[in-house]
Amino acid sequence: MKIERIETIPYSIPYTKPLAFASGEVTDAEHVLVRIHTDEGLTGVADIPPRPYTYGETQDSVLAIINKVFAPAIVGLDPLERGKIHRILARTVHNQTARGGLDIALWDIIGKAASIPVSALLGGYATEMNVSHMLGFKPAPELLDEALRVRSEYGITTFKLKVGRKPLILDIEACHTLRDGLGPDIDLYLDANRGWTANEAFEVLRRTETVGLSLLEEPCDAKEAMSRRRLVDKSPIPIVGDESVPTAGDVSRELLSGGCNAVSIKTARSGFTEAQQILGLCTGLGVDVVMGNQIDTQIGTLATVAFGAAHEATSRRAGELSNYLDMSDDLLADPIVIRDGKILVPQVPGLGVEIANEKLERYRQDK
Ligand code: MUC
Ligand code: MG
Repeated sequence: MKIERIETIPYSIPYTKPLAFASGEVTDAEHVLVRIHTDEGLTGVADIPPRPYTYGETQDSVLAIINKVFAPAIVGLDPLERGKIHRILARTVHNQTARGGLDIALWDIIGKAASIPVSALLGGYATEMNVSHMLGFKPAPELLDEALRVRSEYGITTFKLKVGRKPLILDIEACHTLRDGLGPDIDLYLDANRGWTANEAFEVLRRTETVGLSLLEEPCDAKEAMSRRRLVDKSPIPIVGDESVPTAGDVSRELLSGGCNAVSIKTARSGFTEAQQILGLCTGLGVDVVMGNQIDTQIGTLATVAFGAAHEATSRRAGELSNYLDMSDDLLADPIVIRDGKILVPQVPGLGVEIANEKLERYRQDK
C-alpha cells in the first residue's frame, strides 16, 4: 500500500456560543480536514484545529506546511512505515496540529486496512469514555445554569472551569457558585490558560480551599520557571501542564524540572504516536493524565475518544469531549451521542469518521 495523495480542505463552521478563555476565544471552527488517500482505495481522515494563541499555527500555515513540506516528503511511502514517516515529519519543528492530524489519519488507514477499530489497535482497554464538560468565561450564575443543563441533559458530572480572569474574585466566586449549586459529588477543576501569575494562583487556591477542586491547569506561564516550580511544590492539588507540554520532550522537561505534576494529553496536537510516548512517560513516572480538548469538532472528538478509551490511565478521569456541543454544525455524518455522561467508541474499522459530503461542500472555503 502506498500514500498516493494528501488532500487538505480548509473549512469554517460558526459556533452558536463562542468559547472564551484566558488566552483567546473561538467563534468559528476554522479548521483543516486532512484526507490521506492510498493506492488501495483506503482513506484516512483527521481534523486539524489551528490554535495561533497556543501553537502559533493558522489555517493557512497548516495548509502550507502539509502541502509544501510534509506531503511531498511522504507521498509514495507505505502508511505502515510509520517510523520512517515520523522521522521525516520530525525534521520540521513546531506545526503541532498539522503533524498530529497526519498521524491520526495514518492510524485511521491502518485500522481500516486491518479491519479493526483504532482504539483496539492502540490498547483496547475500554469501549467508552466518560465526558468532562468545559465551561468558558461567563458570569457565575450563567455558568451554573449551563452546568446544571449539561448534567441533566447528558449525565455529565465532571466540569472544567476556564479561569485566569482579573479581578480574581470573578473566578473565586464562580468556583463557589458551581460547588454550591452542583453539590459535593461533581468533579470540578480549573484551567487558567496562563492568565495568572503564580502568586495569583496561590491566592485563588487559598480562597477556594473549601470548594474541593481536583486539578489546576496552566495557572501561569511555565516559562516563569522559578515561581511555577514553587507553585507546583506547594499546591495541594496537581498542577496540570497543557500548552507547556505539547511534545514528549516538553513533558519530560516540565515533569523533571517541577513545572507540572500532571499532564493534559491532546491527540489534536500529538497525534496518537506521540500521545503514546507522552502517556508512557506519565505512567512510568506515576503522573496523572487527563484527555484534553483542543476545542475539537466531532471528528477530533472521536480521535480523543479512541485514544482515551484505549488505555487504563487515560480512562481513569473523564476526558474533555463536549466542546463540539457549542458548534452550529459539524462535518460528521452520524452525530456523536453523549448518554449517561459517556461517549462510545465506534466499533468499526479505523476511527469511525464518516464525512457528510453535502456539509463539506457547504462549509469548505477553497471553492
Ligand atoms: C484548553 O484546555 O486549554 C484552549 C486553548 C487551547 O489550546 O485549548 C483550549 C482548551
Ligand atoms: Mg488547557
